[in-house]
Amino acid sequence: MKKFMGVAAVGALLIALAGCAGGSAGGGDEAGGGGDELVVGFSQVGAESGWRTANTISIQDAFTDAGYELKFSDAQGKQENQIKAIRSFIQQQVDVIAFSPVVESGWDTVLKEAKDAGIPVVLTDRSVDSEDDSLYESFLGSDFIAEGEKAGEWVATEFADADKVTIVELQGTTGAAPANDRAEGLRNVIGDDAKFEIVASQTGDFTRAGGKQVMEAFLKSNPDIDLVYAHNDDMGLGAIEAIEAAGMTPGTDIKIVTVDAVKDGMTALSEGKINLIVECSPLLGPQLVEIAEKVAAGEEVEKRIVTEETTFTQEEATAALPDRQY
Ligand code: GYE
Repeated sequence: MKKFMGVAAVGALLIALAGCAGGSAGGGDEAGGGGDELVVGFSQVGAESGWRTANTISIQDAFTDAGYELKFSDAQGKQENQIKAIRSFIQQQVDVIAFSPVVESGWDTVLKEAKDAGIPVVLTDRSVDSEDDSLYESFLGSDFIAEGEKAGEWVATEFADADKVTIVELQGTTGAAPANDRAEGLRNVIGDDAKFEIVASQTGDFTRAGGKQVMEAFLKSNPDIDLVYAHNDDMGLGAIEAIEAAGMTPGTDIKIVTVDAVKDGMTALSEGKINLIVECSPLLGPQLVEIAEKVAAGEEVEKRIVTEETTFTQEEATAALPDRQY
């Protein structure tokens, strides 16, 4: 008992110290927090993919490490839930609102409400299509068109000697910026070459189950598919299951290119079941903390901050996998 109390006391002391450290990290905010703890409301898309899980962890960890309060809300894939969450953050008078918009359109009204309340808004990961860019301070995330173009460049090289290439596309969530832009990016590169034919394109909602289901239907109606372009790894992994169930070898009989580069995708790439992955980094937490500090202090930030990313071949995935954190 005595021993237990000793441990408990040490534990309590550690918690108290951690609290102090957290407080001073927040209070030490050079940006002019004046010792106040920053309170940030964040509305996340949901938990549809491995990418999203890694993104949520990155954001939660970064705010915990900085000693700031993060009010985290999961929209479960619904725009209406995000609008509700943003209105609740306004009511609670948080210092900064950040969110990753499920879809691109339909944000002007609620963003105006935040602006009228004097609360700065930061977009992370996905953008909005509002004409008035004074409705948000900054947009931190990937260039999804460039990602689609990188996929397109690989496809053009891989099939340089082919006469005809039959492509099916597993699109992300309908209306989401990465679905719109990754579709556009691929077409920017191969769209003018008649030998490439996108015979089917449908949403798999960025989920593994969605990718599997749509791919099963694609396989039934298209006997000679050469390539699957999946807007994320999870849908590509679902497509692999469907292709294997149909008695074919993914990566050989049907080539697959995806976007994200999460661990499960990289493992499939390293096993030769996927042929190329275009990276999209979910590790936005630390940069979001910095931006939140600045906008809360009324400082100017860059309107657009683009995440740096690469592509992975099978050999590169095998080399990168041991250190891959997500
Ligand atoms: O690629 C996908 C996720 O918005 C970049 O959303 C993100 C995308 C990511 O569900 O896996």
